[in-house]
Amino acid sequence: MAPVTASPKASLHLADGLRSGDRAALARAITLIESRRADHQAQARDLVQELLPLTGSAMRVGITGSPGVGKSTTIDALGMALIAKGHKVAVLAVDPSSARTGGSILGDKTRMARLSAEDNAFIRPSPSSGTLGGVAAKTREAMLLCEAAGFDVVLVETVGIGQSETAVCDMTDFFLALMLPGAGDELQGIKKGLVELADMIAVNKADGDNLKRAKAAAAEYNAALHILAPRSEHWFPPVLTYSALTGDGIEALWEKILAHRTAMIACGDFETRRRQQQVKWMYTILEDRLHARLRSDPVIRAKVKQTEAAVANGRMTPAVAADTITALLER
Ligand SMILES: Nc1nc2c(ncn2[C@@H]2O[C@H](COP(=O)(O)OP(=O)(O)OP(=O)(O)O)[C@@H](O)[C@H]2O)c(=O)[nH]1
Ligand SMILES: [Mg+2]
Repeated sequence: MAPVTASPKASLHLADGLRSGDRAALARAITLIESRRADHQAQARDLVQELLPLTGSAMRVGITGSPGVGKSTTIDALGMALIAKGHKVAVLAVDPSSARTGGSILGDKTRMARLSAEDNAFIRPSPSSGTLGGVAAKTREAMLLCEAAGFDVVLVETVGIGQSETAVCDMTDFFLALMLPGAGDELQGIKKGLVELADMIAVNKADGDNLKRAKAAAAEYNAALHILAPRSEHWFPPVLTYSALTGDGIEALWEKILAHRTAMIACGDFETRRRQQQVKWMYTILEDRLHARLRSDPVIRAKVKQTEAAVANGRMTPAVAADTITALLER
């Protein structure tokens, strides 16, 4: 990858390259966003601000599912179908653990072999370091840059560890949960929170011997959804079966995503969800900044350590400690 340039003039070029849909410029701009250098961060902020008017019109779709459920295969199949329709597809990921695992989506490129060879596709691994909030914030900004570069569908993948599902749900218009055609034990493991976030549940691998089990699992998920309160009164999450391998049912997935968008725009929930996401994002950034200050200022850091020790050995209540630390930030 080309090095990130630090001069303001270079970042102007970057903006021009991005506007013209140049994928190399897009990749460099995302690297700028991910850089920890203060000057890069300042440039990245300006760049995103400058390109903001070109953002917001893409379809933002989050995709989650356990390891091996077929996320990459699905994205490959769906992405190819979308490109055939004339879309430009960007694939991003939120995987805060990727610092440890080395970035799963990169290895995944082999599972997205067709898509990664397409000019109208852009695949980028998860930012690999930082808190979930930090990783998610960078992915969000990367998403804006993809939109400015003309990608009109952005697929954001997460393997769904910890809170990453909420983070991806908070940056997308549609949240798709992929499931395996397991029997009862799979369903036992169904995370209530996840089902509450999902705009659709899709049981993958509905092919060959799995077909019957997939249908049975879908029926059970459907029943489970009916006992939970739907997220929007204007949308009841459908449960579908499909096969990423054969492509059977991929088209139906997309049709539901479109139907959801139409329904959400019509009732106003689309705008509401986007507005709430913006505000929540602001608070996420704010929290991250506050945490960063606690860590970066040596005086504060030392004092926080002392306070933490006092709480740990019971000399100070957590509430008094929190007051003490807040007071440090107000200096
Ligand atoms: N039979 C069948 N196998 C599938 C299907 N989709 C994916 N697989 C297989 O399931 C395995 C995992 O697929 P991936 O697409 O890598 O799954 P993933 O969710 O991206 O996995 P991680 O990136 O490890 O979280 C691969 O061997 C795929 O070939 C399908 O529709 N039917
Ligand atoms: Mg994968």
